[in-house]
Amino acid sequence: MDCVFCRIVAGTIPATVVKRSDDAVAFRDLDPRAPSHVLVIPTRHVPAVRSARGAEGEQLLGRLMTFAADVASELGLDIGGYRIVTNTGPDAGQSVDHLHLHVLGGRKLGWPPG
Ligand code: DGP
Repeated sequence: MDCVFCRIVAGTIPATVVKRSDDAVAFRDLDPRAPSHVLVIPTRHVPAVRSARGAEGEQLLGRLMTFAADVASELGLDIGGYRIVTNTGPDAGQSVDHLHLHVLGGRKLGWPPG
C-alpha cells in the first residue's frame, strides 16, 4: 500500500512530528490553514472515520481524540480554543485516504467550514 501517511509513520518521508505514541502520531500539516495546524493519525492504516467501526473503532477514535486534545494542550491552545475536524470522502475534501484528525488553532476560526 502506497500511503503517504504510512510513510510518515515509518519515517521514510520527513515530517515535523510533535507527539508520538504506540498507536498515534501527530505532525504539522504541510499546508497549514491556521497558526497551529497539526494532523493526528493512527499508526495503523485505517482509510477514514467511516471505516473505524465497532468496538475496535470506538477504542481507536477515543484514543485519537484524547491524543489530539493532549497535543492541543501541549501547543498552548487550551485558553484560546481550537477545532478538531476529520474530512471523510470526496464531498468533505478528504485528500489522503488514511484517517486523520486536523487540530487547528491560534486564530479565530470561521463557522461553518466552507
Ligand atoms: P484532508 O484534505 O482532510 O485529506 O487533509 C490532508 C492534509 O494532509 C492536507 O491538509 C495536507 C496534508 N498533507 C498531505 N501530504 C502531506 C505530507 O506529505 N506531509 C504533511 N506534513 N502533510 C501532508
